Amino acid sequence: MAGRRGALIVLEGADRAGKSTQARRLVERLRQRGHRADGMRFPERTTEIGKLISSYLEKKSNIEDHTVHLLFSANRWEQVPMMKEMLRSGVTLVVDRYAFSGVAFTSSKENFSMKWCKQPDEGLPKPDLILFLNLSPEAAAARGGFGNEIYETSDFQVKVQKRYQELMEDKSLNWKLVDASQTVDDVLKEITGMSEGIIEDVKDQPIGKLWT
Ligand code: Z5A
Ligand code: MG
Repeated sequence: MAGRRGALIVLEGADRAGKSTQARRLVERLRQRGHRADGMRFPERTTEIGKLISSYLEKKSNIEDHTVHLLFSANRWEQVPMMKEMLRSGVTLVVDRYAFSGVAFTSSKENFSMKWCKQPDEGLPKPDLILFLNLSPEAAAARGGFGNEIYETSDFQVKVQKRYQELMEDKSLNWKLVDASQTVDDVLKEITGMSEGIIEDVKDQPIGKLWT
């Protein structure tokens, strides 16, 4: 009989909502509680494709908009063999941003449809749970100013939030809205509970395919 698989858990949400903080803490907490868990992030800036993306985000190079969208997607696809192997071996993956960031950001640029933006990511491993860390722009601003990366302006971030709202209307995906204005510990407690529930629910299920 095949062993249990791990769950694919994605963190998405507003700028400075705490995705990276919670992704790290959730992996630690799940391990403490006896689960096998590992973290991943997108963009994964260490690969050759990731280095191109990083240079674009840091405004050190200019990459045409369609092209950079496809690079972000390729940066996910290049990790898929490893992701599937880990999930099948029973490791739960906690992923800091995924295809939803890809679609929300590119489709906020002029002349990009959601349909076009989703297509390159169709068929990626489907998340079992997407934790959307929800934070108002005012609360985000209280956590410090924007950095210097290309998308870090408030006008653009407002558009991105609208796109996330549209993506969350897709009921074929397991979105959970989390109040990210709580303390770090309270957010962690909430998402740990949700994550342990999903780990149990999907352990005998096949890995799904996103947007197919
Ligand atoms: N992008 C794209 O265009 N296409 C794609 O396909 C993908 C991404 C995957 C990557 O940025 C950029 O690429 C991003 C989207 C785009 N552009 N933007 N904007 P990134 O992921 O590297 O961004 P980041 O620098 O990590 O920022 P972030 O993700 O927006 O922040 P965060 O991870 O959500 O927050 P954090 O770093 O955990 O916390 C932010 C601060 O708040 C920090 O000082 C914490 O200590 C504090 N914090 C966290 N939680 C709390 C609570 N609960 N209370 C108080 N303070 C808190
Ligand atoms: Mg982050």
